[in-house]
Amino acid sequence: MADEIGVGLVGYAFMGAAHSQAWRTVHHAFDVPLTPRRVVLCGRDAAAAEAAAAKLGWAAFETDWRRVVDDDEVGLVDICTPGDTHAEIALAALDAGKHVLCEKPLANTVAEAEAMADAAAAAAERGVRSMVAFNYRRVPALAFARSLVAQGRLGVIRHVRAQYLQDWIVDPAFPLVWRLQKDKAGSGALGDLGAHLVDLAQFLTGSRISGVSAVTETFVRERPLVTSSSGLAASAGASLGEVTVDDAALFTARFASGALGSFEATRFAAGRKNSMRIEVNGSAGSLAFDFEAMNELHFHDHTLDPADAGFRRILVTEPAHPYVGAWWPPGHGLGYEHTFTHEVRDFLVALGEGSDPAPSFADGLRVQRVLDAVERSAAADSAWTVVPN
Ligand code: SOE
Repeated sequence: MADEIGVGLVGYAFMGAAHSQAWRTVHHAFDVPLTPRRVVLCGRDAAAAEAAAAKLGWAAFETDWRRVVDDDEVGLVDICTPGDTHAEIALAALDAGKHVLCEKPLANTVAEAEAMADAAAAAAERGVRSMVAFNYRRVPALAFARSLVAQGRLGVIRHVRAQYLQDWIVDPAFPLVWRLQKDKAGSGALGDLGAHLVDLAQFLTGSRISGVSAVTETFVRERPLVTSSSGLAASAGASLGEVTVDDAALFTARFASGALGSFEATRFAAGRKNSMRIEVNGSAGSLAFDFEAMNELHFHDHTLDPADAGFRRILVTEPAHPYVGAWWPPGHGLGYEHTFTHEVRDFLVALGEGSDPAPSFADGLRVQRVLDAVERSAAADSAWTVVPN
């Protein structure tokens, strides 16, 4: 039987529930070197944390994350809190010799992300590993897309066209949840959605974004204050508070490789629920993906006879595709929650091998630098802004 690793989860709302599901199922689907034990779940409200621990299958609950970090039974700390607490918890956990999985974006500022990346590099010398939870890298279709690019099937990459479209705050009466507050979330659609696009674009192309020109907008500047919330849903009272983040962020980009990119992240695309789309065009072919049809990848091979070339819909549901063989018979398809299971599977495999999992905190810092450059460019009337390497 595989050895066990004790996990401590900090935060239990939407992402905490998604991660709980992953820790609960990973060893049933995959052959992993360590079996996760759900030791303790942490949240500030004792009654709510106790209820969440019972519902999500954690052995105990805690109200102070420091006690999770200090718990001898915990070997890995999973951070699913808003961005304002990522750095403090991650630094303490790494210092205590605990492996860390941290939700995206890595931090709320570049300075915090730099401190986290430095601490992660130092901890890795002692065999302590860390990873950022950019779960969309683990969509089988996108992992497969990366392998096509890495095999050279797209040739030289010229364009990345990326959009992340949601509509859950179109109604101006939607409450002022933490994702709309800069001190908690760091930024709005940019950090929440754009961070995924930036990570994926850099992951798929294998090249970093070197400069940007951006616009951002906050369409609804005041919203009712929250009275209670659960996941993305919330109820509101009568008094209003200020929205301090962007509702939408659009930018053009250059990659170090010479490719050009266009990016759009918004929560105001009425009718688009979780439409994370990315298209990559290269000298030898193109690929296109939309999360709303997450089991499909569209691929055009430009080396074929033009008479019968053209985009082909590949159903990424075959055992030969990344992660898929662990699940159901061919053609049965996977969902959002599997991306988190794949993420913790890869982390556990890296722990077993004694290797550094990806995306690393250094990758998270690279994304943070792009987000920061986007905000600086938008504040300077879209001035071209170089992203430090
Ligand atoms: C909310 O916009 C959200 O849950 C993001 O925070 C996630 O990262 C994304 O996967 C889905 O949408």
